[in-house]
Amino acid sequence: MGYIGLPTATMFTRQAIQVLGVDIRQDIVDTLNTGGIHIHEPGLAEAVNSAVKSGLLSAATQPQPADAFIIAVPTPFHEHLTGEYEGMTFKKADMGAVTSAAESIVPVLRSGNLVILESTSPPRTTLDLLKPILEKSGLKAGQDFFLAYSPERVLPGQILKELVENARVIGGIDPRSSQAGASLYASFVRGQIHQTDSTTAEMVKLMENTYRDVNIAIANEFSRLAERFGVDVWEAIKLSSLHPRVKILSPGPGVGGHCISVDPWFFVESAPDLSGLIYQARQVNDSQPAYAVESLRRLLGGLRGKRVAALGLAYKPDVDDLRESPAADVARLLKEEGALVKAYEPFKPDAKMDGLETVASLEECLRDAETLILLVNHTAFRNLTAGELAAMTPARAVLDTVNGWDADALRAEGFMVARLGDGRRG
Ligand code: SAJ
Repeated sequence: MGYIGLPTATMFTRQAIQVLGVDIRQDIVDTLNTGGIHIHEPGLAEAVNSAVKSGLLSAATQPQPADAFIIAVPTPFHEHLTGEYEGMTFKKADMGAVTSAAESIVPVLRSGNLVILESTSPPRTTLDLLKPILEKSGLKAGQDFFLAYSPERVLPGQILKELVENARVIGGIDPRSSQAGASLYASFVRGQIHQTDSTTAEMVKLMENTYRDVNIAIANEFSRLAERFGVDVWEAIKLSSLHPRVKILSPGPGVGGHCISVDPWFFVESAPDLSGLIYQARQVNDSQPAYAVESLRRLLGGLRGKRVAALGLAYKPDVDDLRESPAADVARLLKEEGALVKAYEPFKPDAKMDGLETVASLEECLRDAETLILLVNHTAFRNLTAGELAAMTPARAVLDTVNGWDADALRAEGFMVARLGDGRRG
């Protein structure tokens, strides 16, 4: 009953389909059964409340017999497991939640049922992990029950809309399983539903996010090359992207979130001998926070004792999600290097983060700073003019890691300005 399972459950209830929402946490089950929710997503509170009131949604800690089972559980990195291959050290996925969810279905699985996995997983998980567990029931996948994988690609903040409107890929272990899955989702999905096999569907999800990660990595590497050659990467990207077949993404302080920075590892752990490029892209993006810190060190001639205002802690612009955030990594690294960091996140002014001093307002963040580092390209930050900034702070040095501000306007106000990827002033 997390960010995917709970919204999906409410979608079925809108079609008058009875849903039992299963979660291992009793407190979540209790909250849901009183019509409340435990996560934040626009529109979800109302959707859950009316689903529970209508009697179509209830929650429990164990599954019961049903026509269809959807598994939407986390597949995070394993805390202790890492792999090694020819000098590459990589993280491994913790598939424990998928395993135990599947095991909990075994006693209630009946002939004619459909089981769908939605959790992002290494290629072949449906065939090699899920199928053998479910077959402990004595039933045979493809013969006695249907089994499929369907990746979820909704954007947090727009989940209820995207669940309905996005195209969906459904991959069965055989064509009848794909068809059964497609029929189930057709109850509420208005986007196109594409049928394929289960491993293709697993790869589709991983390929989308890996493609984006590798493309951000090349943008980050270009930012380093541009600095070496005395070029402004932002201008070079703009000019390169005039080519009809080139669209370069934006460099920045790194890649965060739970998807783009995680999913490429599923390929690496599954086939490290074939994933050198993907691995290397992860290395570039993961080292970008340290690169931003070095840029600030160069600008200031040292970091120890410098009073730094860190602007933004979210993992990307205009969201309030602070988990896996490169901006927070930069702020922490600066502190480790002896800088006196105050961080401010406009989408979560009351944010508390381990080992970081966070403040509740922009004014407080800027008031006694010597240096500003712009870490997230929030609209609210971008809209600040050089004059407004100059009036709010005694600081006269800026490192802009996201190309959010007009450097010339800041210079005209007396700021010493560096932009990540701009080698013209280095
Ligand atoms: N970023 C850059 N430069 C860019 C674009 C992004 O540095 O040009 C950074 C962001 O600041 C952020 C990270 O990359 O730290 C990821 O942000 P994002 O907007 O690329 O992606 P997510 O993680 O919010 O959502 C992605 C989406 N996938 C794709 O765009 C292929 C979304 O559609 C998926 O549903 C989601 O992953 C997911 O759940 O897999």
